Amino acid sequence: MKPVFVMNGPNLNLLGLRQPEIYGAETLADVVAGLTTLAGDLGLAIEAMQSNHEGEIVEMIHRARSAAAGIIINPGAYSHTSVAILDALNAYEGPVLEVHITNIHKREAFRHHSFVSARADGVIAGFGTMGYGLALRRMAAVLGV
Ligand code: CA2
Repeated sequence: MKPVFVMNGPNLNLLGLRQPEIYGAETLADVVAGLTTLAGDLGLAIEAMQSNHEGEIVEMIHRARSAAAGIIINPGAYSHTSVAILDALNAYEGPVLEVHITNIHKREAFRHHSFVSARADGVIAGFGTMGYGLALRRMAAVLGV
């Protein structure tokens, strides 16, 4: 089976390095290592990527059209602004799960709306970095593995 793409948007490369009181102590490398192990246990593979650039994320999603069994995406701040990422996801045919480390509905009003949620098959918010693993378990179920 093709890998599940795990995409992270802007500033998530700083995970574990700044603001641990908001985003937790795990680094992005820690999260990816945990997901890689979990994917093996579930009979899946992942390909992890991160970008601080909107157009690069759009291009990752275009590549997913032929290369990914599903997409788990934390679009970061682009969740709240990017019609381009929503349009790219709308051109992707597989399952899409959206993850937010924090509960965006408990934060500032400008974080309450996510453009990506209009395409996502499921959304996890506020479970900390555990949310990525929960999304991967759900992805395994959706893909029937
Ligand atoms: O809760 C989430 O996962 C967010 O997608 C994170 C975004 C934020 O703009 C969204 O509203 C909610 C911000 C990611 C910034 O990540 C950092 C991690 C550590 C230190 C600084 C930033």
